[in-house]
Amino acid sequence: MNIGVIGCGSIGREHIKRLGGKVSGTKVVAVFDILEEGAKNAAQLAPACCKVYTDVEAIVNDPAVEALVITSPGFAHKDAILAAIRAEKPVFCEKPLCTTSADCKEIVAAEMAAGKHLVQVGFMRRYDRGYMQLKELLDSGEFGKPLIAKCTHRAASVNDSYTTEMAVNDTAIHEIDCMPWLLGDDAWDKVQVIMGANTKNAHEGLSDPQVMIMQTKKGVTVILEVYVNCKLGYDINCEIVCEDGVMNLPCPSFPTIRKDHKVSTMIEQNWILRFIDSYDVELQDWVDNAAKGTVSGPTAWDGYIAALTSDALVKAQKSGQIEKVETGGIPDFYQK
Ligand code: NAD
Ligand code: ISE
Repeated sequence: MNIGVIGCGSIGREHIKRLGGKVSGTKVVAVFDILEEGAKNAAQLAPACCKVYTDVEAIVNDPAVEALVITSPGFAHKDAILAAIRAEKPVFCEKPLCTTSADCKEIVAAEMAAGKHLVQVGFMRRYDRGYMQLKELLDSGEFGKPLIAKCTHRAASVNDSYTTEMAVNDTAIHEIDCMPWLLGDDAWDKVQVIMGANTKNAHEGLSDPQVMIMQTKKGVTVILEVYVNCKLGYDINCEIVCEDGVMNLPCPSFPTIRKDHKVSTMIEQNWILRFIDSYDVELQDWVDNAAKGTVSGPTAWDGYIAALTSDALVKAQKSGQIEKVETGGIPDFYQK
């Protein structure tokens, strides 16, 4: 499958390397970035035949491009996805599908009008081995029903363009998507955000850390700490308290060192390394299904439901109140 990549920043370059590398059956044949220099540099990571575009419609409509990978920032996803749907080409779009539910709704409407499943969203935690192991344990029923989950989503630092809202729609969006999936719950019911003491390491105007308290429709309470200037590394944790047991997401395995009267181990540096295998598995699954005209991973509908929740959380950031998440029924088109 010949791929066009839109957006050649951090994850764009990572995905270009894995498409045609660890991910088989694909080749990156074209790239586009609003910064031409960035696109040219990224093309060096692809086979020699890779073309560099300066326009989104041109890359999407290049007959040599059979499918698109969108790795531009969230605010730029909508136009690129709509162009891909118009061209009836499969598209893998990094999370979030779009930063607002209104924009996501347009994507869902366009995909349903096209009458074909074309869009997969990059919620890679559903492909992560540790999360899959937790899901298997929960689904076994051996531990009774889940009651409470305590999650941390910590990153060493963020750049100055990262905003308070991005803690929701760029960072917490992973837990927003994967926790209902993990817990076997339909969706979120209500959410709240608590912002208190700020770290000295956050840039001006950014509230960091933030605590998000969310309840699923079945009543499971999820307490999520988002702390993106924690300095200590990229630290993803998830503990699930069930009626008959408590389980924890496995941490990446590093050697345990005993030295100088201390026992120590490592914490992963960043998302690139922490979820390196999950990205490979998710893209392989997308490619294999796209070749058959199907989508088995997170759909545009999943992206829309996540955005409805992130809208409510952004509202809660401002109101300081508990906000309701209103989701309608799933259209037949998206029933799995
Ligand atoms: P980045 O800022 O490093 O790169 C974004 C690139 O897109 C830049 O090169 C920029 O010039 C380009 N760009 C900006 N507007 C564009 C437009 N309209 N059309 C085409 N290109 C445009 O960002 P990033 O960290 O690579 O993130 C990109 C996307 O991937 C975001 O949606 C982000 O949330 C997502 N992401 C996902 C994960 C994950 O774990 N799944 C990790 C990192 C980033
Ligand atoms: C980034 O875009 C990602 O998706 C990472 O997985 C997340 O941890 C980080 O907070 C986001 O900015």
